[in-house]
Amino acid sequence: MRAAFRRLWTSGSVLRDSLAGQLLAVMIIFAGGFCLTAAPLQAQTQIIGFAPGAAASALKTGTQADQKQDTASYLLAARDRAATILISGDDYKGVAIAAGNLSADFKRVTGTAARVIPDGATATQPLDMAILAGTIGHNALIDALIQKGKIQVDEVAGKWESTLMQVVDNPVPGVKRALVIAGSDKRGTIYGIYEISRQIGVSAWYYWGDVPTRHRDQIYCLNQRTVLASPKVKYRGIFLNDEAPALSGWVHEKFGGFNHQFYTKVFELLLRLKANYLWPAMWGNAFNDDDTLNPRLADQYGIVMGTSHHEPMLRAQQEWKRYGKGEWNYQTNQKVLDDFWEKGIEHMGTHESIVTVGMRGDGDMPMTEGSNIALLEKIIKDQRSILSRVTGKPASETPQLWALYKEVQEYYDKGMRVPDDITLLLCDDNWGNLRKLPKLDAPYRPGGYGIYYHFDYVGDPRNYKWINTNTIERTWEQMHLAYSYGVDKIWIVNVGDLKPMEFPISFFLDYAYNPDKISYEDLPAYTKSWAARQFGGHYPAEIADIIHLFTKYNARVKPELLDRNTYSLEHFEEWNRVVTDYTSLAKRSEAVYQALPEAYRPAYFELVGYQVAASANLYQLYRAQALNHLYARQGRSATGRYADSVRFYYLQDSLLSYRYNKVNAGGKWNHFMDQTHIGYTYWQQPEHNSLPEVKNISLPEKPLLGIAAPDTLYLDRWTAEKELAGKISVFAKSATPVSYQIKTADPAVIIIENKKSQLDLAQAGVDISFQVNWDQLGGDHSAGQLRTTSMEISGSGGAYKKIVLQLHDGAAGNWPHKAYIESDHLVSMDALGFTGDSVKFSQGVRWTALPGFGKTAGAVTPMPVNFTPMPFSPQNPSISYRFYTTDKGKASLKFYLAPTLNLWHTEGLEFAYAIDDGSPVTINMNQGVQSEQAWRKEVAATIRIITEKVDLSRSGLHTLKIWAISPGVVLEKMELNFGKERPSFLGAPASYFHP
Ligand code: REL
Repeated sequence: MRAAFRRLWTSGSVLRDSLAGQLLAVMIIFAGGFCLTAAPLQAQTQIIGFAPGAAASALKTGTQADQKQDTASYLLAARDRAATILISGDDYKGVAIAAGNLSADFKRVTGTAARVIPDGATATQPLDMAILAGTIGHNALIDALIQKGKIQVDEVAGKWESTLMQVVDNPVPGVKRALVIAGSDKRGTIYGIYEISRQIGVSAWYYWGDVPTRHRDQIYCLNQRTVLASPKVKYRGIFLNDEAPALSGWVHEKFGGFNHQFYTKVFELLLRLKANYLWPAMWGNAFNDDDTLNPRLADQYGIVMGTSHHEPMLRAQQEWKRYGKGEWNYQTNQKVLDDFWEKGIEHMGTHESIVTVGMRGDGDMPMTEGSNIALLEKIIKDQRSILSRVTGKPASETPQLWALYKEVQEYYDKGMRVPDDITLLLCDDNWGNLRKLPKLDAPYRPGGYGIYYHFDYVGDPRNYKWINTNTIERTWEQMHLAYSYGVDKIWIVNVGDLKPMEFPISFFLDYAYNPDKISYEDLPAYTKSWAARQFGGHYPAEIADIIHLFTKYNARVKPELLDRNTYSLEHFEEWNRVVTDYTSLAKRSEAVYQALPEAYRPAYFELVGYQVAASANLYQLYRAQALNHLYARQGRSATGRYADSVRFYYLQDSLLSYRYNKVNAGGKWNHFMDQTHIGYTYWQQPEHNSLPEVKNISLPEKPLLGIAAPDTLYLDRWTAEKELAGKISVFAKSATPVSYQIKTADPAVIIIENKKSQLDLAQAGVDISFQVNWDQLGGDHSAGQLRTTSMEISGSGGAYKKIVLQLHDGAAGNWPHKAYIESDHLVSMDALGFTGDSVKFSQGVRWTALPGFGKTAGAVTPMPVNFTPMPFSPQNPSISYRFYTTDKGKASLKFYLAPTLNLWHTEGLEFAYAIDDGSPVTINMNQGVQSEQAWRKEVAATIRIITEKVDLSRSGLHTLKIWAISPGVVLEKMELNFGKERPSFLGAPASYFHP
């Protein structure tokens, strides 16, 4: 964004200003690794405190003001001792497991583990300081404290996953003081325990991301009372899926299979992230059957288990493969299927679970032709009878979900309904775009709604399962919509192999824990605080920016879809620009890696560095291939060199994977980068990476010059430099050096390179650039005139080309301020570039800036999002853009929008626009039934482009006004084009904005 915009955006809103202040305070706190003092990084002391809401995201918490109440603090642990952890033998096993992990966390921090007394009531020796952790009703010491009025648990008792944390004097005879953790239920207590781990600086990713723990000599605890309120979304989890070759390869090598040794590591991670729900790996794996300890330990740890959308009744698809008899078809094989499902429920026992109901075809396929709503309704009815028969309780007392995945949503849309206690699991389109949301006035259903989302996918139009390609900006925007429309029962996300999705997993689960705590404006601070937590407070701003940018770049097009044709060599210098952006990002990332203390480097490489380096390398590879092909067509002598570059980057890719697998962290994550990603020919992954096709040509001996240039070159005075880059090139087409000469018709056009030169063969070519001495240029000097002159290039082998130069001295025109200026028949406007005073509120809704969103600078969307569509009226919330044209007449106007689907299944999401005083035109961004083909194209390019034909009756200053009609419309940019189409992937870069 240009500096002028940046200023506009940082000073434009009061809200933003006050938020900036808050975030600053938060960052001081986070910089010290959650110290609640502004302690410098070197401080050897950690003070933990339980400021209200100091939960998973911890954003907007722990401000200095929060700590005024009582800042007395008590020593909790030191180098040689740690507070004793008192739990109860009557409590849940998961509490003991978490207490054991907390004990180990103390050792990680101070070097001394905390003693855990499994039955706190039996503690004999006097203790100065203890941690007393227990679940209300399951721990006699906690219950006694409540009875004696020493703790007040009204806000917590009976709630879902809620916790009171409070320092209490003389809680138990012989114990001088204790930090009491009183959980409302099993996970309430467990989350309270892991909240201490988090605050003393142990990352949830200490194992899975090799995040080091900073040593502290002492840990103090503030004398405060805090309540961790119930999470806003009840079930929050992940789906380990598409797990071969990466996760499977690793699991088999390190654990011998998907057994409890592996799964307990996943359970612990989830609980530390304050999640509670898991769909287990199912490619060749069956959670319950592979290791009978898997489900038992899940329950003990405190994880609610489920199975994916096509594995009903808690039975894995693999179990059917292993034990099923006959067809997976309820019409022909009902008895066998009923028995099979009954076993699933028998095995469930009392383990906390969400039972997937319904049926799909075997292996993630639609049911057979002729399967109908009546049959599916019968299936669900029969499944519920099994449920109630086996559990001895009404079916409604076991949590269930029905996933409206792929074709199943059509059954729902055609009117199929299930009992109200079943959660309707709404889904995205597998590409991060929600397909359906309840309407604001949807009748209450006790089972409510959930979302199944994707960070990884196997399927059309292409698998994406190698590295992280998800931006938290789009995840926020879609899940924010979901939450705003009452979807709060289940949020589950497909995370593929788990690594390297550390960052989006953290975000998804933190956001699910409390969506009210993280606003869009908080996202940069969220990323920063996440980076601070993983990398010991080193360079959080720089790392956050790197994460933001690499996910943005990777979300533009999945690496699996990237190829030599993705970006344009011809227009806007696009290939060069994206490669330069990526390689400079890779340089920044490498500088961070080098600057980090040794101990943090493995974590950085896994969580950030590898993904940036490998992606930048892939961009270089495909650009080299694009040039290799272009040069082969042009007969350039440099063709072969670019073939070599492709080979080099291809090798480099495998070396980076090798480093991730075998070298980084001592080879701990071997196989995680086994995923193929180069050489796709259709949606399914190739067996092996393969070298992209390269061209080689034979060159004549006799010197022959090549000239690549347009017949006519338009140049605007103000953007000349940008527009000229790479437009005129001379190069050798022979195996021998060549020479060239340039003649300009007007002496005011001054060639910067030598006018006459030899090209040696090591050069790919020379890009010719020139300066224009505008005041001495011949022709009509009156305002805004186009002056025409020419240039001739000739050289070895009789090469010759004349180029007509159309030079536009825009400066002579009187440009208006705060407007985009047309150049070369085009005005491109970032959606963020509305002028500060042109946003209109109406009905409490306004167009709101989403900086950083989407493929380019950012986006705008009407917010708050929970409004009923407003039929068009000039009073609707509006936003305007000023632009200046030298052309007039017919033009195309393109709107670039995030590919949001018709979420409420109405006519489509709408907005309206008008230019100047023209009549407003309503646009339906989901017009008509979207073909599969159009959808594929849009998700592959992460953009929907709507093209309008417009006719401007005059040149000069114009206003483009846009009105909101429906929520969910996210506009990224607009492009007005009087000239011919210039195909590119990102569209024209933003035009010059005259401040
Ligand atoms: O993303 C999805 O939901 C599907 O691709 C998977 O659920 C599906 O189970 C696939 O892995 C099947 O084999």
